[in-house]
Amino acid sequence: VKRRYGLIVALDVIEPEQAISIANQIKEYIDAIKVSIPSVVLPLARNKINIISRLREVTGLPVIADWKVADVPHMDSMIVDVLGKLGATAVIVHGFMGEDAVSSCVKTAESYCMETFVVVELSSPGAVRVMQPLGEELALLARGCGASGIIAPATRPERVQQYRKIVGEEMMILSPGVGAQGGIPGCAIRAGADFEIVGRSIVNSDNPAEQARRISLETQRAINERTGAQET
Ligand code: OMP
Repeated sequence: VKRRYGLIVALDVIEPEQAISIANQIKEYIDAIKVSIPSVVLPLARNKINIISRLREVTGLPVIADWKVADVPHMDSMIVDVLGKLGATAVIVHGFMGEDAVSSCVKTAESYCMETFVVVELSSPGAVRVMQPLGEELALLARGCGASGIIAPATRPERVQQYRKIVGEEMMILSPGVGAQGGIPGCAIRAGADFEIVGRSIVNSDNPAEQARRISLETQRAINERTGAQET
């Protein structure tokens, strides 16, 4: 996943025609599209439409399959293998299953030239008590397993800042929770993320293209500020 705008859309819509229409309206403002289980499974079951490959074809953008894989290693590998066969560019997996499970995801993903992103701390409030205390260890684990990056909460930019220190500059940080969950566009990137992930505030807006354009301007501004600050 290459960065130009710093923006990834979470295309969480179930109707494939709607997904494709929105993707076409916003593709010039985003770097990648993220899809999750509902928006992939239903079109496949109902209309035999593989929305992952379809979105890649119509937009030319990378498509990240957000399955939040969290099983024992051989099952994780089987799930990632299916996502590879469906044509995903990258997969999102959990980190809390441990090294064996995350490594099996990374290995299978690599056999399809897919990238693996590991969730270290969810953006929702409930993550503070249970996940947050483990997050730094999970970030180290993700690094040790050779993942391309981690998922860290835009709703808590100070946590993104901390995770950046742990994973260094080599790994990517993707940060969801902007917009509908309260994160402010640009804040996670200023704190050290590479990309912000935005779903409902673009997808459910009356004018997805305009909304994507506006948010993309904010993420680009944050990227410029950060690269400027690093140079000085
Ligand atoms: P909105 O809240 O509508 O912007 O959607 C956020 C998207 O990011 C959804 O697709 C979530 O599944 C995803 N997400 C989170 O919201 N929080 C996380 O901690 C991790 C993810 C993710 O892995 O993408």
